[in-house]
Amino acid sequence: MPKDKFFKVIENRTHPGEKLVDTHCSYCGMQCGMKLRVDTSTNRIIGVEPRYDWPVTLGKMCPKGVTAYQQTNHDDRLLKPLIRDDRSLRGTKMGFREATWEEAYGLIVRKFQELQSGFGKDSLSVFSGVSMTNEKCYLTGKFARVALQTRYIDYNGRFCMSSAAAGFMRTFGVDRGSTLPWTDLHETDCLFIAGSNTAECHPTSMFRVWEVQNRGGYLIVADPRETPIARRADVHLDLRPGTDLALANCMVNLLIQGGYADREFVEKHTNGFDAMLEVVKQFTPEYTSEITGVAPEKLIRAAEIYGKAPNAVVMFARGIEQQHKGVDNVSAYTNMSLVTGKIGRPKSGVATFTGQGNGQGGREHGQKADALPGYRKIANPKHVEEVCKVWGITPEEMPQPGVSAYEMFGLMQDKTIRGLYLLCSNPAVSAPNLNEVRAALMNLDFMVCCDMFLSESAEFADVVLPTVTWSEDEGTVTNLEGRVIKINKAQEPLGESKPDWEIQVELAERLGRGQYFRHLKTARDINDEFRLASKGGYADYYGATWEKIEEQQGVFWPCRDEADPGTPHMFLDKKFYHPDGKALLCALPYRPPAEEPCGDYPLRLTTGRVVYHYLSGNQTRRIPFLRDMCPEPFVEVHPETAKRYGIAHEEMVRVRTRRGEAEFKVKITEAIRRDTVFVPYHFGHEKSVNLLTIAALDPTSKMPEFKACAAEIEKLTAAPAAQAQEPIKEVIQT
Ligand SMILES: Nc1nc2c(c(=O)[nH]1)N[C@H]1C(S)=C(S)[C@@H](COP(=O)(O)OP(=O)(O)OC[C@H]3O[C@@H](n4cnc5c(=O)[nH]c(N)nc54)[C@H](O)[C@@H]3O)O[C@H]1N2
Ligand SMILES: Nc1nc2c(c(=O)[nH]1)N[C@H]1C(S)=C(S)[C@@H](COP(=O)(O)OP(=O)(O)OC[C@H]3O[C@@H](n4cnc5c(=O)[nH]c(N)nc54)[C@H](O)[C@@H]3O)O[C@H]1N2
Ligand code: SF4
Ligand SMILES: [Mo]
Repeated sequence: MPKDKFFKVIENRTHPGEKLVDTHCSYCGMQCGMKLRVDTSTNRIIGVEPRYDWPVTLGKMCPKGVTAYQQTNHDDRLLKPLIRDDRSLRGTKMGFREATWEEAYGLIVRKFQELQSGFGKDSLSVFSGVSMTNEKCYLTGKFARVALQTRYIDYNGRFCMSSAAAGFMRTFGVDRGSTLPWTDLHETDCLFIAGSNTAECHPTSMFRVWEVQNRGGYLIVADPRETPIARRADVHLDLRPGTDLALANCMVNLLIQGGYADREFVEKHTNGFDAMLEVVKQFTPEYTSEITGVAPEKLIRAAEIYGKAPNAVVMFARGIEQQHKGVDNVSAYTNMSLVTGKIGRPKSGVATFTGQGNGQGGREHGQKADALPGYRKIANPKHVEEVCKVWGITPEEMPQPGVSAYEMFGLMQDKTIRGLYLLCSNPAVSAPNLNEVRAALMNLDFMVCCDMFLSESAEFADVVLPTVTWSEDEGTVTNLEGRVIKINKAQEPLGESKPDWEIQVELAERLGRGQYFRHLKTARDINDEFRLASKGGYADYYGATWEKIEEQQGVFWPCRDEADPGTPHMFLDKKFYHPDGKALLCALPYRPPAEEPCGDYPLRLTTGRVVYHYLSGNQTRRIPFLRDMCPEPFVEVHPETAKRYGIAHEEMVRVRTRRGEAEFKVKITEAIRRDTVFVPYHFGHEKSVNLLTIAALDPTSKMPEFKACAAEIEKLTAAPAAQAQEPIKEVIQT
């Protein structure tokens, strides 16, 4: 990779008695480079240093990254398997006793076999996550289909990346989250960012974002809240939650009306223009303003800036994707790039801010209900045959596609699914409509949870297996650019904890399926098999060897063989992945959110993140600095709305929706629309905002609508209305 203008060589210092291990952060898709400090006398991790030579992030890290190392030797680590003998204590932290691995394995195998002989193979399920390496994600898919022989496997990417994935598949015929490397971003002339709180969620992207403006380029942000990035935007499109489809259609309409369409590009490289035009042309600024609440002049200005920019990148995140029309939103915003031909060349393109550390790789290699390694499909007999050759099973033995993550909870409630192997996810906090989800977990006959900390979901388990943190194992991860990178081991597993892959190989042996797994003795062995299984698929990793990753500072997929350096820029040859080589301009009529505000629930509730916590918070709520900075959830309310309800800053209020209620501290801020309230979702038990969210699923991606539902606020005390205080100013520095 060429070095960009920010690149500076700064030597790291090592102290006597210490070594530095090159690796990446355990958390988000940025996968910032870091060096873990290891005490060579104890062989324990004791700290972190920046990794200045990592080309994407150049030594930068956020508050989560600089404290991530504190997980490894944390007092709360699970060091031995736990078994609960008294099932009446399920749903609480109580009743567990320590056990040996032999006893835990023995119990799991006996229970799994009992359930499968009584109720069929598909009575078991696997629910997984993508904070794991590609090797572990790959093996988890194989474990479900070959060791457990069940169709029911899905994963937390359904709540995260599945709308972006399905939108890109429909538009481009391939799903790589970014069509260009991050090292291009600061050189573009316009960033159009929708539904991403970039400064809090991908903070180490910000130096590139600000550089666009510093160079005289533009930043446009579409978000119902005035996030740190929205505040400095040239245009902030402060839309109502759930109305992006109208906004995106309006942008495309204005780009065409303003003469910014690239007719030649559209003609040669796309299908669907006429049908799309038919839909978008009704989205005039005035009509769109009625739906979105954004002033018409802002819409016109935004389209003009994007249209005039020689190069531009359209970017988005969960704000637009976690809607029951998330897939349409993705394709609608992507239409902006295609209509103007601003794609398939450096400094222009489309990118989603992939969420989890391995949100990209983890969705490509067989953890999805309907997918197999290399982004293959179970519905395609040729794909099944290719994977069966690597796995050594017959196509008849390959289980059918299962159902999506949220739908699995429904099957637990009706007893179609009776056993669960949960790893790398904490759905008792992070799934929507939690009252139902927690009831589904309670309804299981037997549940196993693998985690390194006792999570809220582990409280429902019969057996808890201790796994390792990212720093105690090695493997590859695919970052938000589509760059395959290497995670290195800095310490031996703490206590008796084991990597997920080792647990699965050992369980497979005891389940009588050892012949398919016992050759996998190291993470490297799994990498060899996994690259082979991906060979020839869309997401081809065959040529992305560990050596090449080291030499090139990562390898962008597709990377088909040894000689192939990989693909930093997608579509440079203007070839999209549909059979005719063209991209699809999608015609997407507007649909409102599943639940609109009404008399009983007059507000819009939206949910998301703060910089200090990660997802369900099971890791970050244990880190003292992060917990101190944000100890509890809050509800953001506009000062005028607060006045209307007679509520004061830091007063506790009840927030209610049709599904449930919870109490939160009020944070009065001008940085939110008057008709909208926002709550971060990183907290468990009665503090989970997901008790309130709606499980309206996108029909294609099955992604829940975390970003919009109807809500009401209730004062807890009957005391006279307190005076609404001064709005507090945001303190986040970026
Ligand atoms: N600090 C931190 N960083 C993280 C994570 C974390 O938990 N904490 N998680 C990682 C993961 S897995 C993910 S998926 C990403 C998520 O990254 P983001 O998607 O950036 O984060 P969110 O807070 O979920 O939502 C983004 C923004 O969407 C806005 N929004 C809400 N409703 C709408 C809408 O209808 N339309 C539009 N246009 N915007 C809307 C919200 O106001 C919010 O500012 O972050 C990753 N990085
Ligand atoms: N209301 C609302 N809800 C949301 C969202 C939202 O914006 N609003 N966002 C959604 C999104 S985008 C996401 S990604 C989900 C994520 O939600 P979850 O899937 O719950 O994600 P985590 O909290 O990361 O859960 C991972 C769990 O696995 C453990 N873990 C970490 N690494 C490993 C490993 O290598 N192996 C094993 N076995 N365990 C490990 C952690 O300790 C943690 O308990 O939440 C979704 N829920
Ligand atoms: S931006 Fe993401 S990857 Fe980087 S340090 Fe923060 S959490 Fe870790
Ligand atoms: Mo996510």
